[in-house]
Amino acid sequence: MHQPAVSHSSMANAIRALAMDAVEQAKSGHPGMPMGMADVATVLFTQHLKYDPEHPGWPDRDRFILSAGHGSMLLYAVLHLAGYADMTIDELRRFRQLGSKTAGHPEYGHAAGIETTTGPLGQGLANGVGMALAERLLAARFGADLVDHYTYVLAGDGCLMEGVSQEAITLAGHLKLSRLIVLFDDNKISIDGPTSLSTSEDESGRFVAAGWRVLEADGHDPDAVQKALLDARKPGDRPSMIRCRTIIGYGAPSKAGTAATHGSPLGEKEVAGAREKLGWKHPPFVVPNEIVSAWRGAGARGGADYAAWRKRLAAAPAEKRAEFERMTAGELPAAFAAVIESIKAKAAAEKPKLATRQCSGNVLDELVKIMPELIGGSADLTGSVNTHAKTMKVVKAGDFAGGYIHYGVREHGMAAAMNGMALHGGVIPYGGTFLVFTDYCRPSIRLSALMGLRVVYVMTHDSIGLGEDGPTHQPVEHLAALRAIPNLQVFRPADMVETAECWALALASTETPSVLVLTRQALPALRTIHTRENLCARGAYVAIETTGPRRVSLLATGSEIPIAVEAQAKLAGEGIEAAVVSMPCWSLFERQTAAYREQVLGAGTLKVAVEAAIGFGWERWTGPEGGFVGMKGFGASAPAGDLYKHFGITADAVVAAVKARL
Ligand SMILES: Cc1ncc(C[n+]2csc(CCOP(=O)(O)OP(=O)(O)O)c2C)c(N)n1
Repeated sequence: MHQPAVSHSSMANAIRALAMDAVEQAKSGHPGMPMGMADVATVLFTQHLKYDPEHPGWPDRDRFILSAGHGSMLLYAVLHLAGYADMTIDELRRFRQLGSKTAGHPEYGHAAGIETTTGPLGQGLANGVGMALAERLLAARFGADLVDHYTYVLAGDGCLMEGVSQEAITLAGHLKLSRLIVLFDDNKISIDGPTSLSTSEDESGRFVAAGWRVLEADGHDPDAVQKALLDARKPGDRPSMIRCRTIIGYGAPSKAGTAATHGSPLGEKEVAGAREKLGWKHPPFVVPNEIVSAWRGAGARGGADYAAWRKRLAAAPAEKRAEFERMTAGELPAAFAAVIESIKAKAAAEKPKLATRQCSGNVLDELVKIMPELIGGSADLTGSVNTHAKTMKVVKAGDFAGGYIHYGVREHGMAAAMNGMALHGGVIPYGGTFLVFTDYCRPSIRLSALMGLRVVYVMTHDSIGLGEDGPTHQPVEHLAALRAIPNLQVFRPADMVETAECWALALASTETPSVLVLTRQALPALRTIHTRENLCARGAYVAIETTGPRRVSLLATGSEIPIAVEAQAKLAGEGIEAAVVSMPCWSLFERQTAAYREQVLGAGTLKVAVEAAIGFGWERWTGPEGGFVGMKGFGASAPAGDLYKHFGITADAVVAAVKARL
């Protein structure tokens, strides 16, 4: 066991003091949680957590997630004290300021040691489930020599009250993710006051019911915390929750134990009183050398482990080592481009009439053969969303060799776990449900985009075209809502070739998540001539050009391409020259040169768009003079063909919209 040269309490008080000082300086922030959990964090980071500040990207490091992201100063203080080069004392002084690494809530990518972006409560806990799952999946592929680590999550009352935590907890219990350890900051205080105002839950009972091992500790007694952590790490077949009884704002003379310490500076007088009470005699932002060196010594513990791991990696058979390095670097396999190419060539030759969800399934069948890093799944709609590739084995508790996860009816938990998997690295997660249920995933989709993660959302049944299930299942505003999220690629392919191209783009985008928006109903082939170039890569392209000068541009995506194609023929019959423009990904199109965009959209032409969704946003492409044929409200329950007619999304309606404007 590591024996620091200074007392536990001075090491923990360093966290408390830095948290108080940074919040005071910023005049905003949350001192209470860091002060309350300082003891637990000290025991964890000095005795248990496997990490090496010199090699923060070490794939086999333990992961530490601060799910209670408002307590960001706890993480920043610990990273600084443990010796992460990124986290200087100046960064702590610049807490919450523009351009600092110390944002109000921890942001992935700002500094080494921040494993995920947290702040929306509950997300971090669910990310932790994904990380612990990724660890087991990789351990099954590469063995304990290379992958053998824990995932620790610090979660508060708020995280446990959020609904997503229930999905995460029950999934982790079901999969028996025994390397997952949640440290519950049981301080019984949230913003409004005592948690008794709003909950009477038996949290321990809830975890037990989900199949967890529950341990308890006085969160201010380092020996008790130590014992609980040792117990939680004992081999077993259940994840562990350690219920740490703590006092929020520990050390604050009059405010400790109250909501007053939760989210505002303590104030000069209270800070002075806390210094007195804690016996911390040092000025703001000053940590005495002996305490810093004790912390740095604890931080250096992992160096030997890291070196031993490097040796094991070097000794691994060349092929295994190369595959491990490729997967952890997130590189696509060498055969990737050729596989996509052959799918496209075959589709152009065979011209299949397929639903794009089936096209997606066909692409996956080929890709999983060369990409063991693809981890698929669905929130209980496997047969509908075509996410289970033929050769994929199902992941089960105790058997993580497979690549397919039955997430159960847990869309939000699935999305948040996929973020955790992508953050962990070594795997590329994709998961499916109906497009309408992106609403149930949206907080996590937003975080995929904010963090810049390669997560692929396979969202099928993408319009009224799903038919009889009716308006509860028919997305109308979802395309617009998803297109509004920055750094999210929303792909709506029209056939087998476009689906293969969009999958290729999604998997090649290492810093952007993608949503593949796919149909339930069959669509005819659009792309019947093979091109090596990925035409979807520029977001939009002219699918059918006019022979003479173009007067009209018909803009469409996915299942409305055939309607545009039919309208084009009808217009041609009346001597009106119209081109069909396929626009599978707006955000990629936005990034093209003005000249390319103009060439595709047709300068000076009348633009009419058709999409079986609300028109919000299409004005950008059609201009104020253009037209839109689509939905104006919610759908209805009926066969798809009847609905298209009922809502007037037909070639005749497109022709009429054109003629009314010419
Ligand atoms: C999804 C979400 N809802 C609301 C908030 C605002 N919020 C931040 S902290 C907090 C209370 C959290 O209480 P607890 O987890 O007990 O934290 P502690 O008071 O112990 O610091 C709330 C409601 C949030 N960050 N995320």
